Amino acid sequence: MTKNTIILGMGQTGYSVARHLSKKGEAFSVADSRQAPPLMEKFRANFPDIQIRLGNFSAQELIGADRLIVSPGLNLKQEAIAAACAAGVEITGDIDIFSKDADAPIVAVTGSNGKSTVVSMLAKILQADNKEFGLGGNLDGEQCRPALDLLGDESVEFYILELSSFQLETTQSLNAYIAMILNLADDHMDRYRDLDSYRSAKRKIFNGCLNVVVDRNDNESRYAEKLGVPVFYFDSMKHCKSGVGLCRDENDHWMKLGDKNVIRVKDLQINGKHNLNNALAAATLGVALGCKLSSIANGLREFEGLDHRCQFIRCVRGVDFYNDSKSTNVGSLLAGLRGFVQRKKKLILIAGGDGKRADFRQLTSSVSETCDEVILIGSAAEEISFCLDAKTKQTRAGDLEEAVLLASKAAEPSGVVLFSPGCASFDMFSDFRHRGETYKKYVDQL
Ligand code: UMA
Ligand code: ADP
Repeated sequence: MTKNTIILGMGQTGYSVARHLSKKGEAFSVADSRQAPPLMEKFRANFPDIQIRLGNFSAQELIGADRLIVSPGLNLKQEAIAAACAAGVEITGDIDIFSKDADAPIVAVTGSNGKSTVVSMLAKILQADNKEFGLGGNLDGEQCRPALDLLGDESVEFYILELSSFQLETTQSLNAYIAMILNLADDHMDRYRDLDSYRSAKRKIFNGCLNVVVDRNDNESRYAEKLGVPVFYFDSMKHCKSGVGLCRDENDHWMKLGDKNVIRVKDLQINGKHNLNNALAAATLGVALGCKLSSIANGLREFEGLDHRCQFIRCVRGVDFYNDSKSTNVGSLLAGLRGFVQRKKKLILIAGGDGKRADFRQLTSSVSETCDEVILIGSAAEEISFCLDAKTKQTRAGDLEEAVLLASKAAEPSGVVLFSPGCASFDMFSDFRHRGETYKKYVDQL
C-alpha cells in the first residue's frame, strides 16, 4: 500500500528527502510554513508534478497523512505537527530514513560543541589512511551534504555523520557502528523545555549502536558507558588502552595509544585545549575504525582548523583579531576564552546576538578573570550585561561595525580582539558564516 507521505520543510534536508524518495519511486507531497522557502525553484524544476503547500501548516492536512518527514529546523511541538503526532501519524526524519538505507557502517558524532571539528579531523585521518567515506549531516559549508545525498556511492566504506539534536529528535533507530556524545552544554533552550529534554534528544544517537567513543573526563559523554557495548576511551589527562590519551615525557606532550606514540602535541596546527580534546576524539574514532597510527598522525598534522572557529584573521596596528563566529552558545564562548588565558595580552571580547534563552551567569567569573573589556551587541546584549560583574568593563555597540571599531581602540597597542558571540546569529545575520564574513570585512576596513 502506498503511504501518504508529506515532507515538511523545503530547505536542504527536505530537498534531499524528495530526491531520495523520488529515486525509490515513492510518492510524496511537500509543505513549508513559509510563503517563499529557499529551494522553491529547485523543487518546482526537479519535481514538477509534486503537490506543494505553502504557509501555516494545517493540522487537518497533517493528520490526514500516514507519514511526516520533518526537517530539523521545525519544532515538533508546533501545533499542527504535534496534533498529527497525537493522532498516531508516523513522524520521522532524514536520518532515520538514511539509517535504514545505508549500505556501509555509520559513524555518528554529536555534542554541543566540536562536532564539525571532530568529523573534519576524522575525514583527514581517513583520507590519510586511504579509506573511502561519505561525510555529511549537520556539517555546514562547502563540505556540507545532507545525509541522504551521501547514499548510492558503492565505494564508500564508512559514513561519517555530524548530527544535531534537531536531527536526532526524529531518529528512532540510527544503528550506528560507532556513536559518540562529545559534550553537552546549555544550548537551544529556545527549542527545548530544559537541559534534560535537550539531553534526551542527543542520547538518541545511541539507539542500536554497536560501539561507543567516550571522553573519560566528561560526565555527559560517559553516559555511553552504561549501554553495555564496547567502549573506546580518550583522555586529556593520561594514558588510555583502548583509545588515545595525552601524556608527557621529559621533553614533550604526546598523544598516545596505550604506550605507542601517535603524534607530538606541538606538531598539531590547532589552538586551545578544546581542540586538543577534539583531536583525541578524532584519533580515537580513527583507532576504532582500524586506521594505522601513522595515518592518524598524518591526518591530524594536516588539519588546519575550520573557518569561523577561533580563527586568526590578521594583525592591525599591533592588535590581533580572531573570528570565532561559530561560537553560538556559552560553552563555546568559555572554550574560546580559555585559549587566551596564558597570553598575558590585553583581551577585548565582542559577544552577543540571539541568546536562545541561555543562562549567561555561567560567563561571569571567566569573563571577569580573562577580559579587559567586553563589547556587547545584538538582542542578548542586555541579558549578558546583567550577568557581568562590576569588575568587568562593558560597552554597548549599535552594530558589529561599531563593535569592531571600539574593540580595536580598546585593544591598542598590542592586545587581542576575540569575536566569540556565544549566541546564535539570526537577530542580525543570515547565519554564523555571514556573521563571520561581516566581521572579517570590518576588520579589513580598519
Ligand atoms: N523553516 C521554516 N518553515 C519550514 C521549514 C523550515 O520556517 O517549513 C525554517 C526553520 O525554522 C529554520 C530554517 O527554515 O530556521 C532552516 O530549516 P531546515 O530544517 O529547512 O534546514 P535545512 O536547510 O534542511 O538545513 C538543515 C540544518 N539546519 C537546521 O537544523 C536549522 C543544517 O544545519 C544542516 O547542514 C542541513 O540540514 C543538512 O543536514 C545548520 C544548522 O544551523 C548548519 N544547524 C544547527 C546548529 O548547528 O546549531 C542545528
Ligand atoms: P559544532 O559543530 O558542534 O558547532 P564546531 O567544531 O563547529 O562545533 O565549533 C563550534 C564552536 O565551539 C567554536 O566556537 C569552537 O571554537 C568551539 N569548540 C570547538 N570544540 C569545542 C569543544 N570540544 N568544547 C567546547 N567548545 C568547542
